[in-house]
Amino acid sequence: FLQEPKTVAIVGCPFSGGQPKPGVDHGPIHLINAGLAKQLEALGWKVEFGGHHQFEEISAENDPAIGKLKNPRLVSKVSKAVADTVGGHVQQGTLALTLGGDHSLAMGTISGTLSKYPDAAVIWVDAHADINTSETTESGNIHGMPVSFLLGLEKQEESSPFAWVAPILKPNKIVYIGLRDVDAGEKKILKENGIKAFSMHEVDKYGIGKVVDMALDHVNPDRDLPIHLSFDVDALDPSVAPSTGTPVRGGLTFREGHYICEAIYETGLLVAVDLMEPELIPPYSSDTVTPVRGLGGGSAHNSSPRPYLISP
Ligand code: B3U
Ligand code: MN
Ligand code: MN
Repeated sequence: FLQEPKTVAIVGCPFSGGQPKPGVDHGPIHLINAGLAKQLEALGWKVEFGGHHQFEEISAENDPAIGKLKNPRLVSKVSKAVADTVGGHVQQGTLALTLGGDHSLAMGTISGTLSKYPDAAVIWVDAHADINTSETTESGNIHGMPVSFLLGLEKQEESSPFAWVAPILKPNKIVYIGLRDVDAGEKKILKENGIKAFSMHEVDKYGIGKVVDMALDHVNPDRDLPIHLSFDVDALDPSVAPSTGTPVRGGLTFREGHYICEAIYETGLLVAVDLMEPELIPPYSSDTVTPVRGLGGGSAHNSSPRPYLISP
């Protein structure tokens, strides 16, 4: 599905409006400043990166909760912009690599992939299922809900900010790896919709090689459908990836995380990757970081490195 020469377009999304903590809106800036583009070039990729996305802010007063959902208009608008960008790259046969930002963005990235390939397979690597609905969510944080929008688990009124999301993902076209912190309401949804999940228990039981094979057999039995990999860094054990908003112990090892990506790439079917929820690496100084609700600030992000403390 990718064109030669193999080209990756980095979609930097410094956005945190799908959850309350600042930090995740600096993740992509750090990844780029740490040399991600050069590393990809060293692996033989042509890299397109024109700066991080600049999102229009919607102020908190203009974005009151709808039911339990927090920042609904902002999250919707940002995801829609990301859907169009990712859709454009996938359309051209360029690997779309989205750097989050919080996981609400996957509503956009996966919508982008599905706009070109409605039957694409989604592999969702995460400690969490992110499949709450506006009924089941306890937090109201939309980063815990994108999968339910993509599946269309709730009917969206025309007036809903999320009416643009085409609810075309089929329950048998998504598979989870790494789950270990799933809400009771989410467990019910997974069960009722027959959604396949390989939790850490299965990773322990079968080993990561077998789990990835089984996951692919489930969503892509003939190995002929394009694959969208949505990777939440909190799937990794906190000893590997401490810098994320909601770390959960008992996660994937460094190698298991890499193996998943390698094995999926080896299929030759990968069209889009999300790397979501990376944060500042603590400790960081609050003097050098301005917490913002939505986007991580102005155009300074695009070029010059900023004075964050990157590591102890
Ligand atoms: N399931 C909880 C917690 C959560 C989901 N995703 C993250 N945390 N990162 C919720 O808020 O929906
Ligand atoms: Mn997630
Ligand atoms: Mn998560």
